[in-house]
Amino acid sequence: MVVKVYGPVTAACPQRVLVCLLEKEVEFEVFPLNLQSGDQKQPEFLLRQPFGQVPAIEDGDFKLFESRAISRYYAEKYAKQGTNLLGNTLEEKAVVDQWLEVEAHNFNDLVYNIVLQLLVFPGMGAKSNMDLVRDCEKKLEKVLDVYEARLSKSKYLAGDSFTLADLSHLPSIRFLMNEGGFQHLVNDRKNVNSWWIDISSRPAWKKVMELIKATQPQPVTTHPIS
Ligand SMILES: N[C@@H](CCC(=O)N[C@@H](CS)C(=O)NCC(=O)O)C(=O)O
Repeated sequence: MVVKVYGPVTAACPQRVLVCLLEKEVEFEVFPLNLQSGDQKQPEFLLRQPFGQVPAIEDGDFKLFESRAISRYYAEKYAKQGTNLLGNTLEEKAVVDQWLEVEAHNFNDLVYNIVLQLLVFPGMGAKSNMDLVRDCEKKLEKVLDVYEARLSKSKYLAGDSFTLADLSHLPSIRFLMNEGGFQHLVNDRKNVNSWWIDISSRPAWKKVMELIKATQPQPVTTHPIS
């Protein structure tokens, strides 16, 4: 069954789902909504995602929204296929969950506010609140100091193997590195920097980068990496 992913590949939250599907070697098809025109707020899409945001997926009769819930679903559904993103024991899985919570609440909330101020509001003709951007940046420094200490003890956030916890950071760190001008947050921390180089070099993430470059207005069909 080919998974239908609704949302443009250029948006961070769909990227989280796409990189997970690629790691799990699951075939998918992207339906790129136009967020600028408000496709995500149309009644038809609100049936898929009642908050009017992307991504949402359709897998046969099954529909789901929220990028982290979708990623976890595929990590579980295809536990024995592709990369093991969850760990093996109950404790390993709990540590993955712990760092996923950190990503969603301590890390991503700050990046999301920066994205709103620097990309979304100016795109709508509104002024950026640079005080808020600087405040988020300062808070991110502290969060990444915790990551630096953690990554001095283990190669990846949840232990010695790459998991959903690492994967979930890829879209936001890409923004900090490429579009946001916040490279110093990563580059100034030896362990965080090595971790970023490692996780962003994975074939699945490189494939997402290719999809972003090849963005087209029509649906794009893709196949899992071999
Ligand atoms: N927690 C949601 C957040 C979804 C979200 O913020 N999506 C953004 C793109 S990354 C979006 O749809 N923005 C357009 C809008 O909010 O209208 C998830 O992870 O799926």
